[in-house]
Amino acid sequence: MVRKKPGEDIDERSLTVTDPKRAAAGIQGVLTSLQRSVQQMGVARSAKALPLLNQSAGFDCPGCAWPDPRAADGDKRKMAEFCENGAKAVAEEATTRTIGPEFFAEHPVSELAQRTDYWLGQQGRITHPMILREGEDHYQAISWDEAFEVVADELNRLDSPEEAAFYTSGRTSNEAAFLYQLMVRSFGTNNLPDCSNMCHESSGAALNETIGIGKGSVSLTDIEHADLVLVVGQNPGTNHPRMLSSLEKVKRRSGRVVAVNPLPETGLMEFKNPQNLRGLVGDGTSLADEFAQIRVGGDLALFKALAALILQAEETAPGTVLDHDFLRRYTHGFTEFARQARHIDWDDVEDSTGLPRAQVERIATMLVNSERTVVCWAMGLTQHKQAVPTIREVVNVLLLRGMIGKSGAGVCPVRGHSNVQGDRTMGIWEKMPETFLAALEGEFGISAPRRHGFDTIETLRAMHRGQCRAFVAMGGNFLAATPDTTATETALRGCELTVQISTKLNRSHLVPGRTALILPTLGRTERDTQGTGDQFVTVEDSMSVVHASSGRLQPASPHLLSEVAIVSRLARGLLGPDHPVSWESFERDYDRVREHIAHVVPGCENYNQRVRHADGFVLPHPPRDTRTFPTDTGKANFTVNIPDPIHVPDGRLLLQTLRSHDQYNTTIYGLSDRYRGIEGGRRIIMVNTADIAEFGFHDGDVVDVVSEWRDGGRVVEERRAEAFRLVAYSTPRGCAAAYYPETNPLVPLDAVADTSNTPTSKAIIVRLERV
Ligand SMILES: Nc1nc2c(c(=O)[nH]1)N[C@H]1C(S)=C(S)[C@@H](COP(=O)(O)OP(=O)(O)OC[C@H]3O[C@@H](n4cnc5c(=O)[nH]c(N)nc54)[C@H](O)[C@@H]3O)O[C@H]1N2
Ligand SMILES: Nc1nc2c(c(=O)[nH]1)N[C@H]1C(S)=C(S)[C@@H](COP(=O)(O)OP(=O)(O)OC[C@H]3O[C@@H](n4cnc5c(=O)[nH]c(N)nc54)[C@H](O)[C@@H]3O)O[C@H]1N2
Ligand code: SF4
Ligand SMILES: [Mo]
Repeated sequence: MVRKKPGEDIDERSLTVTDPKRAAAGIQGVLTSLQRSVQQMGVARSAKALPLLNQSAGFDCPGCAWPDPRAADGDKRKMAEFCENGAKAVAEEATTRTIGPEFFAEHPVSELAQRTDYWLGQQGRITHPMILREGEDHYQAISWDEAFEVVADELNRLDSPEEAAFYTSGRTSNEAAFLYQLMVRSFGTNNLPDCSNMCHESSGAALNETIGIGKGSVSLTDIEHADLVLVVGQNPGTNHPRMLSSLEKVKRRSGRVVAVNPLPETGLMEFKNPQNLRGLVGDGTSLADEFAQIRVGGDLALFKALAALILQAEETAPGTVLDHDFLRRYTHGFTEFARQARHIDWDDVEDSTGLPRAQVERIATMLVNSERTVVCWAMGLTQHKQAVPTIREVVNVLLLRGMIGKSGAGVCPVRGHSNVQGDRTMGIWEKMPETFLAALEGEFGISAPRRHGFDTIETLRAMHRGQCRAFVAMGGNFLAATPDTTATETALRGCELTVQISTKLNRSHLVPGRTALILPTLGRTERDTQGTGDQFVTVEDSMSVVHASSGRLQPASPHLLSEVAIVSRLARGLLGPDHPVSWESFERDYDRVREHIAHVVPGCENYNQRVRHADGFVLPHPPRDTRTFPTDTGKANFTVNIPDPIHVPDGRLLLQTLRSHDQYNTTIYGLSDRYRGIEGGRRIIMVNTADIAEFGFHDGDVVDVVSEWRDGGRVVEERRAEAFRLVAYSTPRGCAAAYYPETNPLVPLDAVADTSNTPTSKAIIVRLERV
């Protein structure tokens, strides 16, 4: 992909690097929220938007999936129940900047393709449906009716529905997601790849196998009442900022926090809570009692060592460490697990983790002494070749002391997108279980295909083989979010049809199939008025709480349709007038959609009534609620997980790709990675000072990053990303970090996690080359 060289719309030469910050949030966070809000929305719209954010009568934050406090748990919502990055997410969506047909007339696609992702996103909200016809270089306005006709005709022309893939990103509401999967299955395919395939799929796979449900088992109250919280492979200060308030509560109640991370992320160290005066002007609360600066990919070795130390503690003081009653009544496979788990080879542990033995022992002692332990994790665990075994090992460690289905304890995969968990609950998955498909058929009189569909990686492979020829995206930025950008570009260009249902311009719009459409949609913050009046939608957070979200701002353009309307109208064209689903009824009144959700989706009985409660309601979670484990054995399964450490050859680094403080996935809010002290640019790579010296470079040098894909030890493919500035940073020897999506061209399509097929975006073998 050709891009403008650094220095054209972002001047990377003006990048500055200073020491990382000591504490997260505080007054600077508040100032940045206000500044970005006013910049994008103006004073009046900001003053309207921010007080509605995360309030019962307002809209759910379009940022992350961290839950809101609930009155049902004895907690009150404060007036400002959001964080700096939530305010940025709102500002980004509710911006008053717009781009319409004139913009596309002025800027040909070939020119837009040269711009950075930052520039593209900053242009504003798309106001009209647009089409890029074969051979043209300009998107042109098209009427909604004609747009739906083109899409339906193209899809119906395919040899088989299996030649189309329907992607979903995790911001889509439950109502839109439910209708979307119904449309796709009615059409005749399960090709429903989603962003979750690149995100928490590994968590889902590991948890389904071990505890019988792929969701976290804790509530906000559980976390806040835990006496030990492990935060592993997660940077909450940036990506789930209000989680810091919960960690602060843990500390106030004398609980302990352990951070396991290759980087000393500021938000794990100290927090200045902007919701109180002390946090604004006084000292912060220090968070991590123990910071384990682990090597990238070392977590399986760490958790195996922890399990072994817990078992050894039990041998030393029999009957005092393990929860024998829990093990006997609720688990399966303990004996075999314990037989292989007792032994530790400390050399291997130190090689893989880089952690001193004494520190691993201290953490094990904390686990042994804690009555209520929660383990939280995110992409630092899920985006590895051995992600699934690693998360299974986390479960082993928790099971030993009965930490599931007990208050103040459990597993907490912290979800990314604000409704990614809800979308799955509503059926966005390429392999939904038979019970769901049968319920869908029973409710609607349709016939749902049974063959599993393509996930994200399989979609890309099928495009390369010419077996996927049409691509529809409900949100997201498929091109920039997926691995192997150059190959993905070829894959998308090979499609006959690409359709993006979007709010803002992004790179996926610029890599079109033969015919490409942009269908612009309302965002979560906007008023959604239909035949029966103003509508609300529903979402599910990371802790299975389902609640309503009502957009209240004036829409960016009168020409926008809601996601529900887009799917309903498209379905009518695609499936024809005789289709048994009454598609025309949904758009007028979203209650009609929710009535069906209530009948089809387990746990959603009386949906319309329960989502109208100010706090919403909590979906059932058998392990959490009753220690029932719906696994193949009917119990929580211990598993035996054998580490297969990554071998990094001499002169190479293991690169993890992560988020700056100023982006939302592929959406770049700004150029300030404030906590890490990196300002004004994004093409940087953080490397240990000793490695920089060993490779003969200096801090500040500009290098190309070249990834090496090996087969049987031999390099078979190389990929290159140009012009990254070296930043000497505190990261373990041999481990580097750089931002996504700039580094996605380095991630080989075949570099995926076992079982979950998630790209291994946190472990790419690279070398640095002088430019
Ligand atoms: N503001 C903002 N909020 C967001 C997002 C955003 O882009 N911006 N994205 C949303 C989404 S979709 C998601 S999935 C989440 C992502 O939330 P995170 O998972 O916190 O996001 P990353 O930036 O990928 O950070 C991964 C963290 O894991 C660490 N890490 C990397 N490799 C390893 C490893 O091998 N072991 C361990 N123990 N740690 C490791 C990194 O140093 C980093 O701190 O955030 C959500 N929230
Ligand atoms: N190298 C590397 N790659 C990664 C990751 C990584 O850590 N490293 N992380 C992975 C993860 S965890 C994830 S979740 C994926 C994210 O992948 P995606 O979900 O595909 O990407 P986003 O950047 O979140 O999508 C942003 C776009 O969504 C559209 N949008 C925003 N709001 C709405 C809305 O309300 N409705 C609709 N219809 N569209 C909307 C806008 O047009 C915007 O440009 O990326 C993955 N890729
Ligand atoms: S923590 Fe997440 S959901 Fe909450 S306000 Fe911040 S970005 Fe929004
Ligand atoms: Mo994600």
